[in-house]
Amino acid sequence: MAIVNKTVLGLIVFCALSLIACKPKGTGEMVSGDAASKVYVAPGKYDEFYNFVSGGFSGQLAVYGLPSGRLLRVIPVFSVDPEKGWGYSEETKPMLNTSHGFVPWDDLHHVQMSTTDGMPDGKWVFGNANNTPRIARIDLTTFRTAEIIELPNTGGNHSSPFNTENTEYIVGGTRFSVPDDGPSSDVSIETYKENFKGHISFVSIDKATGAMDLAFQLKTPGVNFDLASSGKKKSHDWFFFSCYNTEQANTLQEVNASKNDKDFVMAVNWKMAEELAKSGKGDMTPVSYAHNTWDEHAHTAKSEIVKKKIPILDISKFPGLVYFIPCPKSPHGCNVDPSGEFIVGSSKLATVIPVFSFDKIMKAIADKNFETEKYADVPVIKYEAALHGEVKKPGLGPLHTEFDDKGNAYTSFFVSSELVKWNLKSLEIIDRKPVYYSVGHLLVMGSNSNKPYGKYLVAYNKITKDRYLPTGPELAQSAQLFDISGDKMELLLDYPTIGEPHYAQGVPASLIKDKSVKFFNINDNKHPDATKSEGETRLVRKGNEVHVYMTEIRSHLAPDKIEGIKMGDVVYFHITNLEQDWDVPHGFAIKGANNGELLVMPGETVTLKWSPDRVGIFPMYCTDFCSALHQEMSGYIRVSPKGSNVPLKWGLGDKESTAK
Ligand code: K7E
Ligand code: CUA
Repeated sequence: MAIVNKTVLGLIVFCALSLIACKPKGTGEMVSGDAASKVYVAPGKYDEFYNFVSGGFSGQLAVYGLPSGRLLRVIPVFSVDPEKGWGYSEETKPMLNTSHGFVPWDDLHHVQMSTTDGMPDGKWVFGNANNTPRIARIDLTTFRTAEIIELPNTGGNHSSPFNTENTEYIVGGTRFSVPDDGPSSDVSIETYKENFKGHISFVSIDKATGAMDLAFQLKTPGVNFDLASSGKKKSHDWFFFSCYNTEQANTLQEVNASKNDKDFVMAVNWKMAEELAKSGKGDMTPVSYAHNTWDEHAHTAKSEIVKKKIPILDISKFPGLVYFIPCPKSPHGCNVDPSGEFIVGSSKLATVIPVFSFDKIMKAIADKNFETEKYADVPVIKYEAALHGEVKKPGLGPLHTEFDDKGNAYTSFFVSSELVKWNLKSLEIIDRKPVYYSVGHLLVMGSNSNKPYGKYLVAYNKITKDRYLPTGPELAQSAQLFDISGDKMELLLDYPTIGEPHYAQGVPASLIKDKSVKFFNINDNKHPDATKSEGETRLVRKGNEVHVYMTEIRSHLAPDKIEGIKMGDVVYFHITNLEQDWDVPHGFAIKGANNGELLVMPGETVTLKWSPDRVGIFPMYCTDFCSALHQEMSGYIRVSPKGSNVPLKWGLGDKESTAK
């Protein structure tokens, strides 16, 4: 939390206060007697829900089981992961390529599951990279990142990756407006209002394969887009984005972007945008961005720098495409309820929660019930004309709102550290519960679908202070699980999380678990350097490159004795795991390698690049405890001086081969 200086504090007392999180009273036991039995998943039993949780500044995606809160897997997405070799193996390095080159880290805030007819379909989850703007698609048969697309003209891809009802598109909205990409972006920061623009990307998703394509962008005034939510059912054609910094400030935003009494929710008719883009109405603008794809048969990624022209629609030029709806001070979350009628803006610095009505918005548009002044040539609907009503005195610092299956909403309050349950129609507060401490996102199972599953709510908290055993200056963030099946929210469990969790998805395990790939069929392995039997293992020298075609099976490397490597050589170990059984990965590591390990799944081929730095004998071994003789699964490589006449040879047991 930034320290607010005194001058600023004097200027904007309310705002400054709002930025400081309070520690709620009564941090002791809040759990009822039968909570333990409600989260107990007996040994050998499965959890009821998969919970996909963004890892924030870890750049990864965590998979938990609920209600137990057990961490099942960390899926590497935007950050390298030496545990799994992600970003270290030659096959995975291209996945982290961008137009800036190799970027080994990012900040993943939001997770969106693919939906069909508004319901989670268990095929893919999408994650956003907030720093170097990208969207990733994770395949839920392999739990691996299958595709990453970079977004041009964007700075801080924060209002992302949210989908339309049938996953026709995933959107990515810029948090930091910036000048358009290209050489003309060398402008003074003082020219913000003139030269800095917002861009919202619409990435189309292929229904069958999930393949992503940058279809078109909207160009907007230089505001900051924070979050977004697609319309549902009757509002299917619309997308709603919260925007702050409508002041278009370029410095000291904590003051200068908090001046306006109201910012906006931006309503976009995305169906109209799609038609305009398809019928050639946009400005065809050259863009350049990285597009990385994983080939599941070659077990290899490729990265392409796409250079093409895409349609960009300037929102001020197309009447009917976009409307602004005034929304009290600096809205953060923007959430559409499952009926598609209510749009909830969570205004960080306001004392009410505004709830807009889709029907009223449509009527206001039909009646031209607009403010006299437009914003950037776009009509601004009158606040009262769009408003269903306000939740009064809900709490301090509302951030996000989720929905259950019974017409209720749940809002997280960062400053007052609480969850508040209220009724969407009556806007009456039904319940409030403290959380420990300072909740950011919250999640109701299936909330952003057309029919939430309800049952559980998870609060993702930023600060844990004294909740867990101290671990030095940095403490784990935490998740708190609530039972929401009754009128009152009931705290069941609290558990630490990896990274900093922001948004998450929760879906019934039955949607995914039976589709999980158990191993890769070695006959389908199309990796160009695959070795499909021990008989094919070999070494090949190409100048100063040596290619080692190695296999692994319980419990030996083949070959396990290698000689004839020389200083100056670059050695590529192409390792194929010959196992055809579930849960038998083999690993591979070599002394002194400036690299991670490899973790090779059954039937897969993975490559480790090694440039030996000295003469001598180097042990290599399997890193994954795979059998009782795992410790024996090892070997030696001899490195000789440059120009030595040691022949290239390799062996296993009493078999020995020499390069021809
Ligand atoms: Cu509220 Cu980046 Cu979704 Cu986090 S954002 S809390
Ligand atoms: Cu293979 Cu240990």
